[in-house]
Amino acid sequence: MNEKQRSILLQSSTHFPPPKGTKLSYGTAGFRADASILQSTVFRIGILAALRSLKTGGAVIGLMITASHNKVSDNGIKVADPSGGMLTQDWEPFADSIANAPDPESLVQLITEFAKKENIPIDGSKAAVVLLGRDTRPSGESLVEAANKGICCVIGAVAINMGIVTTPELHWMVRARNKGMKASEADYFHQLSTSFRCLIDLIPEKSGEDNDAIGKLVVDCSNGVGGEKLQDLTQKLNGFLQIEIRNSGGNSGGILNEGVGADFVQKEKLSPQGFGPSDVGIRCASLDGDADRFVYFTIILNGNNKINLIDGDKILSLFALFIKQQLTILEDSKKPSVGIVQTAYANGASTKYLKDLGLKVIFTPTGVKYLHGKAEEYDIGIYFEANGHGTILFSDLFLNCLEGIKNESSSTENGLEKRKAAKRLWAVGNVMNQGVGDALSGLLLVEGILQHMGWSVDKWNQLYDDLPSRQLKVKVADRSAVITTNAETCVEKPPGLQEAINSLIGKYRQGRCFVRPSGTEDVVRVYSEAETQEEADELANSVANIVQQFLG
Ligand code: G16
Repeated sequence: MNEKQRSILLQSSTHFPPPKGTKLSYGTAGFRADASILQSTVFRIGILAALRSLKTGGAVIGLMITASHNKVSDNGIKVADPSGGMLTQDWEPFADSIANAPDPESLVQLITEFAKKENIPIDGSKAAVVLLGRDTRPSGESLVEAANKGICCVIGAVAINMGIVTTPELHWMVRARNKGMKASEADYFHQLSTSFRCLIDLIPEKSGEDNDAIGKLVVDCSNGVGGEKLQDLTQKLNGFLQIEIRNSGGNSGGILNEGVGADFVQKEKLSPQGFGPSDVGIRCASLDGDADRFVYFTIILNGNNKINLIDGDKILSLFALFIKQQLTILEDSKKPSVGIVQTAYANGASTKYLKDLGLKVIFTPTGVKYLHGKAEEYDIGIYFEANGHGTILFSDLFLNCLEGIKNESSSTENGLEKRKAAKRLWAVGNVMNQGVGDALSGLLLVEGILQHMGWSVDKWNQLYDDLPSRQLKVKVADRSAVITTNAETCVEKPPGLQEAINSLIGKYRQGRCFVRPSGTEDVVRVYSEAETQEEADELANSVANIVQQFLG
């Protein structure tokens, strides 16, 4: 690093001292904390993003200011790599160390050593580009400014502020720019709406008796960024889908993620604010705060806010079924490899359903960064967390194969059907975000498939019956004291905790339970399944008590 660069870094970082007495760590999806202590972290990750761009030959990197499902006073940072996926895990330790460097001198030393080790040309000779985006949190604007200052500390680096966007939109823009495609918000909406339209145009004429899929969809937007964006997208759909938006944030009065949003709906299994008895019989969905996850639900008649939850596992199952059907039509000589990726939170009934379909199911720890990496190993990788975070990835090889079939000229009935199936799959690859889970694109695919099948939301929900389950959060003194193994299904530390959990599980029919430290909130999460809801609740509560006893 030359003297000029060193002095710019030293000088700028004096304006962003790290918070005293707080150790920040790169969690499940980047850094997350109370917004008031994040200025320094965001500034430093701005530097990291510029370095990542330099390291990847000037490719565009994304930096999103969001704390997604967390409360409105929190904020955070997610980093998008050139592919549109999450920051490579190899760089997480560097992110951790610079976030916690105590003073400008040690920060610059860490950067110098890392740049040397990674061979990063941090001498002003090369250009770097970082796209900045943020969700609707009030703290976002000043944090974007801090990120901008960090990026601009690296000579040759420029920041382009995309303003308020959804997280997946920013990831999409990063990927598109790096592929030399048009990458504005209008281009994003165009890709989603035209691929949806393509799916609708390819619906077979006679497709079932149940036409409820045509009715309106009501979407809870968590009072977050998804409200405005879904509104814009709906306009591009030219009436092909009727969407009513609620909890859209802005001037509508509600608070981000408070009693609303996909995380609330999925964890509490209750309807979000603004939904009630008059919505019985209607297909409803809920997005999270930065619109990278979604779940569906229906309101139970006289159910006291209780809902029928149609979670990420059932979304995954619907997608897997549709793709399998299209592959059957293709009867391809070169069969693509298909991998389904889930986490320990996946309801046992969903895994059984997918395996019964003849599909290969693989488990990873929680976090899209793990699921995405695994899904990339297949020609068709479908991954979803139960909380509604996921997407479908197609390999270039498979896309080429589809391209070939789409262009075949056979006019036999079989040939025509094959071409249609290839076009449907092509549309799936275009509507689904190839970088990260995307609630808006996921909604469109669900709606397209329901219309294709002629299914109502209830028929979809009947694909299988969920095993009763419960999720709880436990506040402990130090969540990092819990160390897990085996895709988070087994506690390694503290010693004795897993044995205690096992003896509780043994008391319940079809009992299953695990605990893991959250990587986005300061809690330990408990998940349980059992034969009845009462038993699942009891198991989760007794394990939560044990966790308290072990961790205080
Ligand atoms: C993030 C991750 C998800 C993860 C969720 C909860 O979602 O992207 O993969 O499931 O956090 O993680 P944890 O259980 O570790 O708190 P989001 O939507 O909050 O960014």
